[in-house]
Amino acid sequence: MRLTGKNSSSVIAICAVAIVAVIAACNQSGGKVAARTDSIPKGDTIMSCTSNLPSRFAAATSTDSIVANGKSSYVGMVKIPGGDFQMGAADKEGRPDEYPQHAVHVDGFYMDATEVTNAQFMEFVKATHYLTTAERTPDWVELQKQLPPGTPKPADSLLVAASLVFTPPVHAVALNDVSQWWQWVKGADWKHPEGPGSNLKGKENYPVVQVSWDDAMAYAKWAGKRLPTEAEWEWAARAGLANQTYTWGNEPVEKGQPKANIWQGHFPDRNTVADGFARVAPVKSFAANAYGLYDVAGNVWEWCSDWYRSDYYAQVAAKKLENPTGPAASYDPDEPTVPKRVVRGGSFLCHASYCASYRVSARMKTSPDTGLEHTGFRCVKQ
Ligand SMILES: [Ca+2]
Repeated sequence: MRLTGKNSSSVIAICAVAIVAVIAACNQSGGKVAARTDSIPKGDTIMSCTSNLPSRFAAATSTDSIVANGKSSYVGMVKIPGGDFQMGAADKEGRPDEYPQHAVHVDGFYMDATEVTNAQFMEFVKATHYLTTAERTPDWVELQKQLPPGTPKPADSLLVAASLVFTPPVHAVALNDVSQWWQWVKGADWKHPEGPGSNLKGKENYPVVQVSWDDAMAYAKWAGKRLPTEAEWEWAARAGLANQTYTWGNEPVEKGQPKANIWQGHFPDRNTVADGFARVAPVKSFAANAYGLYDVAGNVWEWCSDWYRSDYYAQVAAKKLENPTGPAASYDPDEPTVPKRVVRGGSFLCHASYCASYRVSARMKTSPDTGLEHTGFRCVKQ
């Protein structure tokens, strides 16, 4: 069934207020771009692989019509024990939203060993005829109802079924302008992750990308699973290693054998592909963490169920949290009008000079109706 904003109970297509052309997205301090080569000094807030993206307009989506397939199983999942840990950055490498560390208890659960693959997502789509956010043409009449009065109608060229594709420049660019490497591409969707000329041939075992949070929720509902909370995600990614910087410990990401699919060279114009992959890699291309989870660092960002708040850790630091599910509402000071969900793990675009979000405590945020070439998900189940 095709759903529109009229019958959607899901998050509204608030992206439409995120009309962004050129923005100081990567530096909250405004204007000054600090290039990094090795570490991220606390307070230096080069950030966003995902916020303040080029203008994007998405149709609303709902999971109301999705019914669980009744075949939910633990195949492909690994058991994550319950336990207590210090959530957040243990060192000085984190961005401000990763502090302070705070005590969290998480009950045990099962987690997909890999990011959900194209083959798995295809099975879901075949069973449900679900149309992802990127495949829906936004309806301006419906979209307008969700926007502040007087919001001008965007150009017809933007009100199309589309998604965001990584389009690297051929020369160095300022890192505070994500529109230099993200383009809103008509016809880009999960089956055409790099745009209409691309396809999934031979990519059955790659993580599905160009899926919104709404799409991930729909898949999870059908599969009889759910998205992990942010706390579950970090606990599982740490795999029993307390206060370490990475899922594998403290050894720098570039030392020894490639540990994850990240960006090597000069971001975003020159990728040496030292890890073997210029864009998304097949799942299980790199060693698993101690719990048997693959690609919890790099490859593609993974949606979590929580709303994002930049000050959430500061708000809860004095409490002992039991199975936290995140704040009641979103707040991103970079784009205060745009609700966002948490994404974790970093992607093939993460580089030490830019976001370094292959660090296990790194947090990022994305509007729930946004699909990106570097964002996918994995599910959990009790
Ligand atoms: Ca790579």
